[in-house]
Amino acid sequence: MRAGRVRECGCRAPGRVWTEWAIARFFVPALAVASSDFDLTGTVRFVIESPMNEPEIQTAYQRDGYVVVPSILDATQLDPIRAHIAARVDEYARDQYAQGKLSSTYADNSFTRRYAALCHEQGLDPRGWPFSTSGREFYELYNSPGILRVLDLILGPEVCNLGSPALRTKLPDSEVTSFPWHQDSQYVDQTAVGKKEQHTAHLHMVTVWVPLVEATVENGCCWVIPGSHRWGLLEGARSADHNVRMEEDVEAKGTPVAVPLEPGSALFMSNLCVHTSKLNSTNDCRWSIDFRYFPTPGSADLAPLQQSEAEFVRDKVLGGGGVPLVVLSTKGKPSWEQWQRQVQQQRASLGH
Ligand SMILES: O=C(O)CCC(=O)C(=O)O
Repeated sequence: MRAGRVRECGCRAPGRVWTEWAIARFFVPALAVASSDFDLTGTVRFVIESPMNEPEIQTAYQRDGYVVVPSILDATQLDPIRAHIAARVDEYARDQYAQGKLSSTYADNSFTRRYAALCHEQGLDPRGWPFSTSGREFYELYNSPGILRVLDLILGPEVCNLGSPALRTKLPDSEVTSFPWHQDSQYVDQTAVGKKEQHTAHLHMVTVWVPLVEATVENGCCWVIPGSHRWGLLEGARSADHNVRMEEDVEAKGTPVAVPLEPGSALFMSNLCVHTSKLNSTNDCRWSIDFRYFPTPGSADLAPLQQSEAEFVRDKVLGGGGVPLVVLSTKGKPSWEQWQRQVQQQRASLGH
């Protein structure tokens, strides 16, 4: 599939790859969802355009443990996420201004500058986005056709999203929004400071990192070490600031590569790919969003160890009041409304 060529494709159904796929039935046994959610019927049609073809994507990912796929999303897919951010920032600014806690709402500032200006005036340096990351726009992003197509290539036909993203504010000169070298499995596996836990060393998960503004070396784009996914899950533990710190000098072991990205492109990384993001030395926020996928527990092609590791990830999400979102399945997948019902049921079962 080459630049300028648009093709139709769909989830992989037996014997029919990248074609229209009729959903016959919606069944997610591993996630224990009510049977009334299972009668969705319909048709999925993917239409995407990318300068990379399928073998190029697969080869690069297998060789390096990551792949950058340009032009995988268009503005119509990212605008709703930007609008969500802008609306929350606007609400916050108006509220704080009304309470006399800000001298201005900074309403005439740009998307990249406004939140940085508010935080600067209030002396705030939040580690994460403090507002919501739920809404149909996030469901749509997890299900965007180009992303699903790449996931099918590198992760297979039965895939779940973890159900919540990391929305990165990456504020100017902020140490707490810089991430030391790590593997994403370390963040999934480790819960307590100083405790070295390994639960997903054999499971293949994929992080999709999507810039909402241009990500540059200056504003703290990601850096990766090509081939580091073959090093296995490395030793490391969370420090007091909750960031994982690894014991090995990974920069001596491999050659770091910066991954500047334009909005519309996406970085796909293995859970074992060693990566970092450094200080943002500009005056603006480096907005980005990253979200993770793993093989659906119960999938026939998982080895026993991978099966139990996939169950660990699912149970962690369920224990936190979320529900992994089935995004690829030969049996069908939930609508936004069905997924929301699953989440409400799960929260109710935990007494939330
Ligand atoms: O976005 C960043 O600054 C860091 C992202 C990261 O390290 C990750 O997604 O694992």
